[in-house]
Amino acid sequence: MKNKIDLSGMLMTVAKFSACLLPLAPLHVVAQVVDTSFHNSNLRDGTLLRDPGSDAPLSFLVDESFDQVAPPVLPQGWRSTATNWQTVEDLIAISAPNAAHVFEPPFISDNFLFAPAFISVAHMQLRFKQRMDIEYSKAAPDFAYDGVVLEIAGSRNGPFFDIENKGGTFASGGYTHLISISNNPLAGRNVWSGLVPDYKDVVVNLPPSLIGCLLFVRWRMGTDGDLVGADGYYLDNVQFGVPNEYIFADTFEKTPQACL
Ligand SMILES: [Ca+2]
Ligand SMILES: [Ca+2]
Repeated sequence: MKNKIDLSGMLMTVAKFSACLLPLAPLHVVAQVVDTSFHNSNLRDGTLLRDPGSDAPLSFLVDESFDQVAPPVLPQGWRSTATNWQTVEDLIAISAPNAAHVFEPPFISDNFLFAPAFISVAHMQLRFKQRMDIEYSKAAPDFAYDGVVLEIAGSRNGPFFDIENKGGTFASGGYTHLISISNNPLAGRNVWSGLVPDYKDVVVNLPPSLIGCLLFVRWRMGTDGDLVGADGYYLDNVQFGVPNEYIFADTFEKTPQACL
């Protein structure tokens, strides 16, 4: 499907579609999409990128930058179970000026950030940038007291499972620590933790067994009760996409089926 955008079969109305191809320049595509299937209207645009003068593959990127809202409000379609997850200004955000952030409390807590629903297609990846200052063990650096995981579910209210437990794999930027203490909601789980002052890439291969499924993912921070917290976790430039092929974010493709 390279070099082609296939709009067939989508549960939507395309209000506007335009494309302009200039020699030695990226192909810029604007598609204004009114999604009629999931009761929300979304306007999306993106840039179809190709290195000028090469046969490099195309990638259609649609991303959430958290920059179109005023902090602390989360973007449309995103939600949290607590006010601890919110949009904040971040001076080193990958896309300025905002990122999503969760503070690391010094007490036992469980904090969720839910992305909009999406339908998984073949070869789909979830990509994002993250940085953090989260309590880990300086004596045993593979272990952490607090941390963050990525979870997936087949319905809005769960149950949610660790992305790796349902066949997801990390192409890069996988978990770094193990929660080795018991008084954390993520006890015994692999997590992201530690001091990562600059944004790093995470690329997740979504489970191949869940193609065509309506899916939900959430970021989850679990903290223990040792009275030690820190600045916490920052998230930016969340992208759902298919390398080298076309993609629209979240709910625009195919008829979803319930999974998980
Ligand atoms: Ca941003
Ligand atoms: Ca702690």
